[in-house]
This record gives sequence, C-alpha cells and structure tokens, in this order.
Amino acid sequence: MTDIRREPLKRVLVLLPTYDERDNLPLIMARIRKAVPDADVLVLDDNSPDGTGELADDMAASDDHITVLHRAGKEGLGKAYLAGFAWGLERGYDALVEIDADGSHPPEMLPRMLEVAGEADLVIGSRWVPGGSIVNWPKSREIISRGGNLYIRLALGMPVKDATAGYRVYRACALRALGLADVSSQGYCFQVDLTWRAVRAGLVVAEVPITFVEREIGASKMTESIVREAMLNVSKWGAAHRLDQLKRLAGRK
Ligand SMILES: Nc1nc2c(ncn2[C@@H]2O[C@H](COP(=O)(O)OP(=O)(O)OP(=O)(O)O)[C@@H](O)[C@H]2O)c(=O)[nH]1
Ligand SMILES: [Mg+2]
Repeated sequence: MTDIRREPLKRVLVLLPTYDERDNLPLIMARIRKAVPDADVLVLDDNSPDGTGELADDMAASDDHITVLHRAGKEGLGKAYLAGFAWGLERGYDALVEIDADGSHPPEMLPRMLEVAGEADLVIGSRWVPGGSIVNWPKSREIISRGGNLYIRLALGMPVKDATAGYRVYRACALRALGLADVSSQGYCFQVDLTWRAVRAGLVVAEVPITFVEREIGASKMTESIVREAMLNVSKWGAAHRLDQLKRLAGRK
C-alpha cells in the first residue's frame, strides 16, 4: 500500500469539459453551483464551434467561482482532463472532480461523493453498484457498458464495478501518485487507465451509486473507435499484468 496522507478536503475544483454543449452549459453550471457552492468550476472548452466557450466566458465574468480554459481545438476528453488536472494541481486544490456537461452525472450527488472522498483517494459515481441505475439508455448501450466492465474486471483482476465511469472525485495527492505524464489514452480508456493506475498504486477506490441520465440535449461524442481502443488496451494491460504475476511466482521458486 502506498502511504498517502489524507489532508482535509477544503478546496474543490470541478472540471467541466465541453464540446458543443451550448444548450447544456447553463443548466449543468446552475446545478453544480447550487450543489457545491464553495467549489470552483473550470470549464475546459476545446474551441467548440457552437460558441460554448464564449458563453462560458460570459458566465465567468459574473461569477468568481468560474474560470474557462480555452484550448485550441478538439483533442478528446482525456487531453482536456489532463490539462485541467495540471491547472488544478498547480493551484493547490485538494480535490478535483470529473463531470460531464450533458447532465448525465447528477451534481446533486457531489456532496456525498466528496464526503466519501474523506476516506478514499478516488471516488467513482457508479452505475453498476447496488443502488446505481441508468435512465433512458437503449438496451444495446447497457450491454456494452455492463459487458465492457465485466471484461475489464476479469482481464485486470480489479474489483471496481464501473471502471469506465466518467463521474469522479480525485484527491490531489492521489492524482500526483498516478504518473499522469505518460497517459495517452482517450475516452472510456482514459477512465479505465486512471482506475488501473490507482489500483496498482495501492490507492483506496470507492464507488458511490448514482442515477446516470442519458443526455437529452446535444449530440453524443461517443464513437465505436473509443470502445475498441478501450478493449484493446485493457487486453494488453491484462496480459502484461498476468505475465508479471507469473514472473513473480517463478522468481519465488
Ligand atoms: N473539451 C472537450 N470536451 C469533450 C470532448 N469530447 C467530449 N467532450 C465532453 O465530454 C463530456 C462527455 O462526452 P459525451 O459526448 O457525453 O460522451 P459520452 O458521455 O461518453 O456519450 P453519451 O453517453 O452518448 O453522451 C461532455 O461534457 C462533452 O462535451 C473533447 O474533445 N474536448
Ligand atoms: Mg454523455
């Protein structure tokens, strides 16, 4: 177990990645600000063609808790989060939150997740623990998510039920222990990658049940290649992990 001292969570930064979320942004921002009024929010906008970045600027102009990080172009969710983590760690935040802008992740659960983060390094807002649920998903999406998570659990031998979930609280000290400099995975794979790093670093990972609501406004950026990348990398990591275990066993003899 890595010895990570748990400081109290005083300063919280909510990272809100956006790409063409103009209609969702005011809704999600109001819910976040209401749920965790003391937290700061950093919008990570990849130069959205629909003007989400400018709208975020307007919001930031009238609210000291909001800042906007404008990025040059669409580089994917993983890169946006890495930029947000670096920004927050430089400024001394105690906890960093990942949340989608499309309303799928209920901000009202954040106080509970932050409370659990008092005793954990990474808290996942989970669909696949008892009490967790999904609203408005076609059966096909549910099968992909449940099946994918089952495969991840078996391939990597880790107990996390929803490793692809994108609703999370990371303690700053936990993020520092993950070695973020060489993370290159995207989309779902980004979430699995960081979960796997946390487990291997001996960090405490907790799951809090949430009700995940499929987006009602705007378009999904999920693609088949994102799912393929995740499964391919998980297979590689799983094989490397098993080989390591075998080598260690052989070394003991
Ligand atoms: N900054 C940035 N944000 C992105 C990018 N791609 C997606 N996002 C944001 O990341 C969040 C998740 O994206 P979604 O399109 O909802 O992807 P998803 O949740 O996997 O897919 P659905 O369940 O179909 O909505 C949303 O807030 C998006 O606006 C990107 O390239 N850059
Ligand atoms: Mg979504």
